Amino acid sequence: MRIYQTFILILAMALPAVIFAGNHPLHISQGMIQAGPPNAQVLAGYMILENSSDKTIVITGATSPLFKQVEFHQTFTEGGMMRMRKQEQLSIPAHKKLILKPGSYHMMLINPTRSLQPGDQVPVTIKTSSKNSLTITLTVKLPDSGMQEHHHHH
Ligand SMILES: [Cu+2]
Repeated sequence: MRIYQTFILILAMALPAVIFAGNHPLHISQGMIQAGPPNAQVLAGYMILENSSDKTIVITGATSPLFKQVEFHQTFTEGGMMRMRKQEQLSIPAHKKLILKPGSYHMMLINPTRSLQPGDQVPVTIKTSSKNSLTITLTVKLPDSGMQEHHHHH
């Protein structure tokens, strides 16, 4: 009987830990992948990354089973030309947000394994330096159905 009671106690103590594990310090909202022309080899992903913890979160990369490669880029203007630069990592300070949006930081999804249509769901795993990865699902959307804020100059 004593052993049984101990077991119940351990179970009760373990439960909050399980709930906490699902509560990732990185919160991702308004995520989407912008639909491209048929057979586009590169698509852009946008989202809001929010760090709810007291420590800087460093994102070290991302993967998706539907793309050969996923990178983070920053768009910048050089000599009147829009260019993008690959970011090896993205840092989000404690309690701050990083907005991935057109004309700024964005996710670049390269070489899809199949053609993607608006409405398709794409799992993306975001890796952090704490080895605490987070998998999200991004929906492919037409450019005008995405974030409220638009910065299209094409
Ligand atoms: Cu890019």
